[in-house]
Amino acid sequence: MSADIGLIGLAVMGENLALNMESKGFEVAVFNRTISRVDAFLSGSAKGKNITGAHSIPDFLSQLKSPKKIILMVKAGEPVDAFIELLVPHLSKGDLIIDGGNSNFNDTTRRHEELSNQEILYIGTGISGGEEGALKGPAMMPGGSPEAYELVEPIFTKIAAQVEGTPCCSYIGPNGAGHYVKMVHNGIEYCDMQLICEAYSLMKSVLGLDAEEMQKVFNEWNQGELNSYLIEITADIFTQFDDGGSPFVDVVLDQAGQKGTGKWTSISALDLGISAPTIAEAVFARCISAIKSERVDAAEVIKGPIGTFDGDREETLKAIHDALYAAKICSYAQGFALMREASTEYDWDLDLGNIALGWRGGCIIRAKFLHRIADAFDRNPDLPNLLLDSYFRDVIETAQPHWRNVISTATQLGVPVPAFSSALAYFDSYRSSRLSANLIQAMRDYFGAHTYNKLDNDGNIIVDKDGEPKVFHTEWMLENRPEITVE
Ligand code: 2AM
Repeated sequence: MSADIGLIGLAVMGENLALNMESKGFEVAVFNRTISRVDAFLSGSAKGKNITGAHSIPDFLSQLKSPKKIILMVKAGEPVDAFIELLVPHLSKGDLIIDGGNSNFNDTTRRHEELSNQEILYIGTGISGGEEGALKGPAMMPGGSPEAYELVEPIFTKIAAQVEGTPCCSYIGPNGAGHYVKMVHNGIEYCDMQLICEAYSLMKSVLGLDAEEMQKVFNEWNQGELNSYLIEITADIFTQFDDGGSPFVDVVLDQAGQKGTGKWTSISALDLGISAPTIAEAVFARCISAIKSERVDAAEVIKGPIGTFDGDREETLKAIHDALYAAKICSYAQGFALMREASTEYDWDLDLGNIALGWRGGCIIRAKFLHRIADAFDRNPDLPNLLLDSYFRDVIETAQPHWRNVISTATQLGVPVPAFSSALAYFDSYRSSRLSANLIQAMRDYFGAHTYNKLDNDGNIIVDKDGEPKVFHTEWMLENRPEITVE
């Protein structure tokens, strides 16, 4: 009965998190579905450490101090429900279950509700940083009741990454909020990776840079505003050579995998009616990469432009840098607009600036520029979109000609840049006071009598006596096509 916390799930993330907690002075008890993994861990990397193990759930729970705190590090989905079911009969009011996996936020909200009915506390926490982060300090995004968070705050804030003395962990919001924010983090991560890949693709196939040259470019970019973990590891990847002497990236199959968090982010954006095209595009880019053999066949029969690049290399490299930064800002703008909407929809009261600060360390999208987002929300906590903030407006204004040139060069040469261009289309749509949706409304009214609102000669919306937009329908099939007002 002396362990501060129990951990279930001894894959690498779970083992490393247990070692991390132990290294910060907490006594940890561990359990795993496959019992042999418990023994292997205790006689392996946990040997000599303040970590105990158990071969059964009752034995495992008997090792924990009250109120019991159990963190699940098991595969998302059914295994989480299965362990909750096994644990609950042995728990008492006020004990706490924490789900540290990549669970869908809807599941977390459901589990939170089910367990609160049984007076068991529940936290769903996003943990980002991969294996190394879990061991040395991840970014943590806990959601649940504040009362439940209080129980684990001393542990979480110690094991999380620290940036300038501040832990990359703070209370996110009720029920599924923590897993939601982690999900959006991953959606943005998909974008960051896709944008880097598009920059790489342009450097390689348009400018003809070799691995060594690209390593230098990414290294240089990492010294500036693009400074981030993903840019840093990209530079490092270009230093790696295959046994046969080829650059490592050249021998890796161009078929991306995914585990679903980018897809969930896009689904949520569609559900909430928030435009997040660059995040969705990054997911689709992985989908089209996955149909490798179909692409190989298509390449035989579908021809594109045959042209060569004759522009200035140095100038184009600078342009690619600017395009990457501008598109990156757009993808964060989409992610934050999405979290803003989710906060309202689910009543989470998310502190968006604080979320940006919490991502500065430990997690995969950690980057210097995240403080710029926090600064933007400091300047205006109700900022509807990052593109409206003065800092980001200035950056994009400067980057804009380069961004457009890069996309235009890529398009002329037939090099796909889906995320660069989707971000630009988002930017151009967002800054358009009038889009072409008037014609959509006209067509919808024509074929489906879906009605429309109208503008007067001054461009103002025509309203009824209550100030609500007046609703019109044109009788398209009748002679003279009379327009009627719909009450
Ligand atoms: P295992 O070692 O017994 O496979 C990551 O896969 C972690 O989730 C591992 O600890 C794994 O346990 C656990 N896990 C995967 N599927 C599971 C399931 N259906 N039930 C319980 N635990 C599971």
